[in-house]
Amino acid sequence: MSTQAPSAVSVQIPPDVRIGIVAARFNAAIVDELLSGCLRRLVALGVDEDRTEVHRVPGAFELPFAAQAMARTGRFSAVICLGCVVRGDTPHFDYVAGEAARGIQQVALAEHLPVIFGVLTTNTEQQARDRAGGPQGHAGERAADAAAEMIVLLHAVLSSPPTRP
Ligand code: INI
Repeated sequence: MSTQAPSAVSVQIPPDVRIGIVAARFNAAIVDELLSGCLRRLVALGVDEDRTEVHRVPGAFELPFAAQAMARTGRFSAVICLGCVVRGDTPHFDYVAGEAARGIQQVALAEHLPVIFGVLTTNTEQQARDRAGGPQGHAGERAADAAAEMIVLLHAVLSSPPTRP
């Protein structure tokens, strides 16, 4: 997979947004770093911690259910999902990583809300560490950037007047 992540675009987040975050407890050291970077970046973007709400789930497989529950409260402008799935010797990886990705996208489309896939899926723990504040960047920070960009995009799309007759 390419490591050419886009640089963050400069966005002005509306002052009233609240952002939900759901983080897996599996691979805790890595996911905790994703969470720290995500919260740090949100603060830098103008979303203070009192406008974020963090919930934990056992593993990445449970992220979509929690994201949907948070989305359905109507309290959040986006939900960020954070997790880390490391390939082992069994097909378990494919089920957990695949269902997490599929479920997160399903929630986003069904709930019409930005739901961000901040889930590392790697062959080794080292690859995950490299992407959680290591030489390959910080997936938690990137998840915050993606949420900000999608919130602003949704506001822009919804506030544009219709042009179709
Ligand atoms: N969950 C993860 O978040 N990462 C993993 O690497 C992982 N592995 O390797 O098994 C994992 N499994 C647990 C899974 O997400 C569920 O919590 C569990 O199956 C209970 O539904």
